[in-house]
Amino acid sequence: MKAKSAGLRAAIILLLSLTAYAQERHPNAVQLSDDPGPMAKQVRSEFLYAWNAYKQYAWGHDELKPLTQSYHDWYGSSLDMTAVDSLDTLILMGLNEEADKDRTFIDQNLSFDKDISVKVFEVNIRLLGGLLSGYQLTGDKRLLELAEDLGNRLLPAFNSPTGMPYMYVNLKTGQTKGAESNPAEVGTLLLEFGTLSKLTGQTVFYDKAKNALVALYSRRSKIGLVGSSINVETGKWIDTTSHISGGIDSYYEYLLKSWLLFGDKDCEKMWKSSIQAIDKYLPDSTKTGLWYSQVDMNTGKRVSTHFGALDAFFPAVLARSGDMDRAKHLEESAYKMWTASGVEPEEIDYTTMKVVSPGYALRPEIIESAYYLSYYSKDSRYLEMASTFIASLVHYCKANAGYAALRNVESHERADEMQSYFLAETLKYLYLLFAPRDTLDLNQVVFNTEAHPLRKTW
Ligand code: DMJ
Repeated sequence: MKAKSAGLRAAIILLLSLTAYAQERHPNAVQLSDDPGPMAKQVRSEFLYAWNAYKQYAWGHDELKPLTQSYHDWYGSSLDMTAVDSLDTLILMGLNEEADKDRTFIDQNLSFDKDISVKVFEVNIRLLGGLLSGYQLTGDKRLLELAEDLGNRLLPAFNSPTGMPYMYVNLKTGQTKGAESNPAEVGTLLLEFGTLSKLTGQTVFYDKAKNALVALYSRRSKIGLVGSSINVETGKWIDTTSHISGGIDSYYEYLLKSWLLFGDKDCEKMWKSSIQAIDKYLPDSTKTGLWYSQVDMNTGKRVSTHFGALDAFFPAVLARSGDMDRAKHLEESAYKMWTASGVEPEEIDYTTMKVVSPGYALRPEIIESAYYLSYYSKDSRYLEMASTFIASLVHYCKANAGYAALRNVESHERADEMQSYFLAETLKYLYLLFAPRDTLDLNQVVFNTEAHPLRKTW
């Protein structure tokens, strides 16, 4: 009898400690609520509208073509881009049945054993990021296996004389191409590769991605700025224009966030010295508001006054780093850019507010920034902005199947394209803006640049 109860006690202790282990390894980083509120529900139903169209017309493929109701595979053969990119949004929105079906599909069908040359940056942020956050949120080991397989197939990209990655790598042969790269493509790898190292115990991923980041940073100019194009074989700058826009943007984001996620002191130093240089040379206060301009990386001299949809990620980074003042002002400027034509264009000249590049690719950045600002300031101004964003999206971009990008925000002509980040980012940040604040603890979670939440479980 005694022996029996001792055995039972041991079994209970084992069970409890296994449960604790499981929670420790896959903590529930999200607080799901049955009733996230009416606006969050509206966003969720728009998400479902787009997701169901993807399922109906593009399932098993990378992306939906919303106007022709067909699909597009980036490399001829599918990598299930939208299915992977959307998984954690389904989970965060509490769409459990859909999430389970999606996860099972990925587990059973996704394969990287393909003779295709892929863009390291895109595959990293969308697929590796999506698989890692999916694993952390569900504990499904197959997702981690897929992530590790993908990570190994991407590693040859770092075999350049400088250690900075080539733009493309063949997933089967490891052959690389694209020596002319840029800071974003070189420096937007550490959150995913570092997380992969922490979760698998294989340090090579962290080391290669960090080495690339350091190699790039060490080539900054005397005044602390980087240019917009660099040769990864020679380490020489090809274009010395410096800005926070596409091609550089997430390099800065990853310096800050790698410090926050991994406690990496080198990243802290690199972020702090970079933001000092940015603060000194890029901001431009004009009568139309506060903007961030383009300058020469060596002289700091202004070379252009363009600002665009991609630049609008910066208020989020500023807010996350504690600079709420600049974050608020810059978001107000970006909001002017959005409301001038009803939807933001890809680029304007902020001195005249004239559109320079008229498309809207369903981008998330301005919404992401509104989310960070709302989270940290609790100011209802950002919910007002969010209401405008969702209304504009429904009005201008909702198509018969899913949502369509715009070729021109002035004529509202549509494009046959719904990028996977519309489900991974745009609608996720909109949902989080309206959902209860504690749905995600922004101080515990670090979003990769594709809005995949990563959490320190190690
Ligand atoms: C996304 O893939 C990511 O946010 C990336 O950092 C920039 N481009 C798109 C969204 O605009």
